[in-house]
Amino acid sequence: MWHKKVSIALSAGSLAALSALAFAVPTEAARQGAQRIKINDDCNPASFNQFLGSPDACVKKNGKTTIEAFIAELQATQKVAAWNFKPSMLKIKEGRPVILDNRGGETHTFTMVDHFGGGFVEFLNAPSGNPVPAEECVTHGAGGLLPKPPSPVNVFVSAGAREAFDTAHLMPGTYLFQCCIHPWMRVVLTVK
Ligand SMILES: [Cu+2]
Repeated sequence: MWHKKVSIALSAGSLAALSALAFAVPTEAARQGAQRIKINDDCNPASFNQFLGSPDACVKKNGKTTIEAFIAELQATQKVAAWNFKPSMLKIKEGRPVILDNRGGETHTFTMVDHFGGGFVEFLNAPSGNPVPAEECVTHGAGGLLPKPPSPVNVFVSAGAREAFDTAHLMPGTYLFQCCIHPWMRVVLTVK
């Protein structure tokens, strides 16, 4: 387990840099007809930050789930229930934004995928039943999996942040989204 620490710490660092590129939250006027998705986790900062080797990988003051409990639940159930998108299914009118509201203590991504798959934090993939990474989530570097850079369909939402996902470019239909860090975090979005 411990050799995984290094790649995760690097991921956490690059995420902090990438989040600076994320989109601005739209004005009040543009929010009319918006839908909101809450992004939740329950990371315990002392435990997660020690494990991940970064002082701000988890910034949730009252987070209760230790890294040991997180891994135990993941291995038992292929997911960690407190890490989720709410709602996980929603409908929105074409052109309205989806406001991504990160209430958790970690960075999460909201990434459009053709098929659900694993993310760029390799040690979370097999235990969650997603051995094959989603190609929209990862690039393959010398050291293993690396995050794909942010884009309008690969939105990085840092802890406490709100970002807008723009549906203006989407035709009516059904679209799949996942977190590229925690692959069991999924959303099915229907554009009307
Ligand atoms: Cu996540």
